[in-house]
Amino acid sequence: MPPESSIEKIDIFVLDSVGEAVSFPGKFVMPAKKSSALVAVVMGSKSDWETMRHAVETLDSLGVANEAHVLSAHRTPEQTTDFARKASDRGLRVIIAGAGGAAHLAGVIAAHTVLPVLGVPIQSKLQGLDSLLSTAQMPSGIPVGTLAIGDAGAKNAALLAAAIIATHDKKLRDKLEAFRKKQSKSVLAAKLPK
Ligand code: RP5
Repeated sequence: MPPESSIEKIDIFVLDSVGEAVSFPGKFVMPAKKSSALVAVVMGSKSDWETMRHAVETLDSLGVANEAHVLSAHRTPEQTTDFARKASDRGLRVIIAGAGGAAHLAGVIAAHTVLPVLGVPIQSKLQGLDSLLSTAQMPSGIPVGTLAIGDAGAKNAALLAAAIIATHDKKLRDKLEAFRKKQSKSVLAAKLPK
């Protein structure tokens, strides 16, 4: 256990291994420094999990240590800011943020950290177009790298996060190359009805 002085208490929701949101309001202790995770996957609501689990599963399949949280730019604004401000010192290297509707989660996180932030627009009542524009249309100065709407975006956010980390990690680069080769092979092996 780290000494009491090196841990800080914040309100946070964490997803357990099956995607159930576990609430620790006021009790969850996040070490102010050091996390074994290199990538954080953050989402605005538990309802985003079915999309964002594709990011977590892709990171897991590549062996990239990750953590997942539900944090909302509007429902938990203080905790979201706190998370973003501490992210770099905790050892995180990339943040993936998925949100839907008026989706400002990625932008708010990016405002409080210089870590790369990758935004995933969640499918919404407007087919995700609102989420896409809210995430992508950042004014100049605070970048959010925005991926495609929905599952493809979540998976690609994880692949891009891995590619960013792989610029300084040869083993991970090899894994990404192996993933591409396997993918090409399965496309070429596709059997059509005719
Ligand atoms: C956003 O509002 C979330 O990212 C989610 O996509 C959307 C709807 O949230 P719920 O009402 O399902 O919690 O903040």
